[in-house]
Amino acid sequence: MLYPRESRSREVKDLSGIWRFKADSQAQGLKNQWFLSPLTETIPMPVPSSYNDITQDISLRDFLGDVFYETLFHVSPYWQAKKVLLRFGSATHKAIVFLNGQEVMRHHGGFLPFETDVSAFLDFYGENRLTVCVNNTLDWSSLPPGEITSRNDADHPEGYQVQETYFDFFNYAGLHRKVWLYAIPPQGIEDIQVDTSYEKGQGGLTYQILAPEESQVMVALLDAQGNKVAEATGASGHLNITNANAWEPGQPYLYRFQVSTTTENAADDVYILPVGLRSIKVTPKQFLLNGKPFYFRGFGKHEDSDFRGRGYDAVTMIKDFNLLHWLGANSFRTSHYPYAEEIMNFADEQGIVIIDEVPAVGMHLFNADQQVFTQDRVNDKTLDNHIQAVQDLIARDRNHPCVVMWCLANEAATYEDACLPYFEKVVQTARKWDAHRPITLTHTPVKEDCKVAHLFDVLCLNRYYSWYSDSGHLELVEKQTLNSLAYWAERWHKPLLLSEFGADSIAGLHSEPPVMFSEEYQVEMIRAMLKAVDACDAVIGEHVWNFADFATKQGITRVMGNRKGVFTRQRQPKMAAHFLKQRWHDMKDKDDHDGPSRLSDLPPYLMRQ
Ligand code: BDP
Repeated sequence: MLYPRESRSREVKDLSGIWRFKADSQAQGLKNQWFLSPLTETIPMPVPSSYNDITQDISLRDFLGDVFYETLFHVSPYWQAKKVLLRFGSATHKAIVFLNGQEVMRHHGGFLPFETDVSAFLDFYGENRLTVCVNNTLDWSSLPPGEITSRNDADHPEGYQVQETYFDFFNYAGLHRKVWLYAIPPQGIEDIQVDTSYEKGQGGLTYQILAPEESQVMVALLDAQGNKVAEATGASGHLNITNANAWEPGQPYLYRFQVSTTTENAADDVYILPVGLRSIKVTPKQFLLNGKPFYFRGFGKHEDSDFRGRGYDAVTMIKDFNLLHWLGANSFRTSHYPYAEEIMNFADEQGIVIIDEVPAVGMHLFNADQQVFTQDRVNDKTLDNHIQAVQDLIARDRNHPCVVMWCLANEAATYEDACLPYFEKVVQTARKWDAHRPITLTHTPVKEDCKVAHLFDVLCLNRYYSWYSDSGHLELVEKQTLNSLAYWAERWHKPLLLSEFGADSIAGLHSEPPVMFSEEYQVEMIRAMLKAVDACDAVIGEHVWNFADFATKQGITRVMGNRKGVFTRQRQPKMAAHFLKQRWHDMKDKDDHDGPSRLSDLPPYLMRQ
C-alpha cells in the first residue's frame, strides 16, 4: 500500500486540522443518520489526536461507543480528470466514513491505514462534507482483544458497562493519524514492492509493480545526488548496483526508486519511493545486517504523549528520535501496534532500526485457569483478524529499510496447546507476504515449554525479575536472568533478544540503598539484567521497557500510568537514561572502532560497587 506522495502526476491534500466532534452517548447517531446533515452541538477537535485528553470532561476521557467527526473541504475541478482517494492513516478502532451523506467505506482495526476511491462522491464545484463515525470498543475478535462487561451494584441497580482490556496502555481513541485526499491518474500505479540486498559494495533491488496491464512501466534508481545508477522497463525485474551504498543503522543511505507508467490515451504516472539497500540474515547466535553482526540497543516504545494521547505529532516524534540518538540507541520495537507511517519514514531517514509489531497484545490473561484459545476468548474470528493485520502491516511497511523483523504477537499464551495451530497460520501469512524478513514474538517468563518457538527466527523475552516476582530482591536478578537466557539458548538454538525489562520509577524519588520506585532501583535492576545479558553470547540485543512513562488504565499498580520509562512522559531523563547513555555510547564507540561486536566486559564505572 503506497504512502501518499506528491510527484508531477500526483497531488496530495492534507485534511488534518480542527474538525467538529460529537460523542454519541445515547448511541443515536447511526440510527438517526446524523451523517445526512451537518452535525449540531459539536466541539472543536484536533485531527490527528486522541479525543480523550483534549477536554476537561472526564466522561469523554473514559467514553465508550461511537463518536462523530466532521469536516468541510473543497477540491479543485481539475481533479475531475483524476482518481481521487480518501485515506485515513488510522481510526481507532472501527470507522464508518460518509462523504456528502453517503457511506464510502468501513474499517476495523485501529492502527493501519485504509482508503477508497471517492471520485464519484465528490462535489467539484461546491463544499464537501466528510463525516466519520469512530467506535472504540474492543471484543474478543478484535486486535487487540477486549470485552465489554455489564456490571451492577446496590448503588447502580440499572447496571453499567465497562470495557475490559488485557493490555497495559490506555485505550486511546479517535483519528490518530493524518487524513488525506489525493489525486492520481485514473490508470495510475497501484502498488510497488521492493526487496533489496547488499553485499560488499554490490547492491540488488528486486521489484514488482502493480499497474493496469496496458501500461508500460519504466523504473530508475537515483542516488542521493539524483544521478541515475540503474534503469529497466517492465512491471517486474531486478536491478544490480555496483559500488553501492548500503543502508546501515546510523548511516542510512537512501536511493530513490522512480517508477513511471505510460498508457495509451491516459495520463502518465510517476511515484518516487525512497529505498535502502541492505540484507538481513539470522544465524543461531547472530543477527546480521549487511553481513555484520547487529546488536539491538533501544526500547519498547509507545505512541503516547501529553494531550495528544496516541495522536501522531511531528514534535514528539522528532524529540524522541533526538533522544534515541542522544542515548546511542539504534533501534526500537513498535510495541504494541503499528506506528504512524510518518514515524516509519523518519526511521528510514534517521537510520533507526525497527521491529514492527501487529496489535496482538493482551492475548494472555495472566491467569492459569483461563483457557485463552477457546471460543469465548481468542477465537477463530480473532485469528482471521490477526491474519488480516499481519497481511496489512506487511503491505504497508514492507518497503521500509528500517524494518528488519516482524513481531507477530506480544506475550500470547504460547504455553497452551491451542496456540500452535493458531500461530502456524499467523506465521504462514507472514512468510507468504514477506519471504525475506525474520519473524519473532515476545515471551513471558512462564515455566511451561513454549509451543511455538520453533516457528520463529528470533526469540524475544520479556523479563521483570525483582519487580513482578521477588519484588525488591535485586540480588536475585542477575542469576535469574542468566538461568532464563541459558535455558532458552540451549532449548532452541536461536538468537535471543531481551525485548522488555525494567522497573517503575517516579522521577525525583531517590533512595540509597535502592528501593522499588526510586530512580536508583530502576538503574540497578537494569544494570543487573545487563550483566547477565553480557554473559550470554546468544543475546542479540537489549530493549529496555520503556522509552518514556506512558498512560494506562487506572489501577492500584499504576501511579498515573506506567512509570517504567527511562524518560518521563515529558521526555526528561531519569537516572536510568544517563546510565544507558554511558553504556550505549561505549558500545557504539567500540562498534565504530573495532567493528561491530558485543561489549563483553562492563567497564568498572558501570558496575555496582
Ligand atoms: C509486559 C507487557 C507491557 C507492560 C509491561 C509492564 O508486554 O505491555 O507494559 O509488562 O508491566 O508484560 O510494565
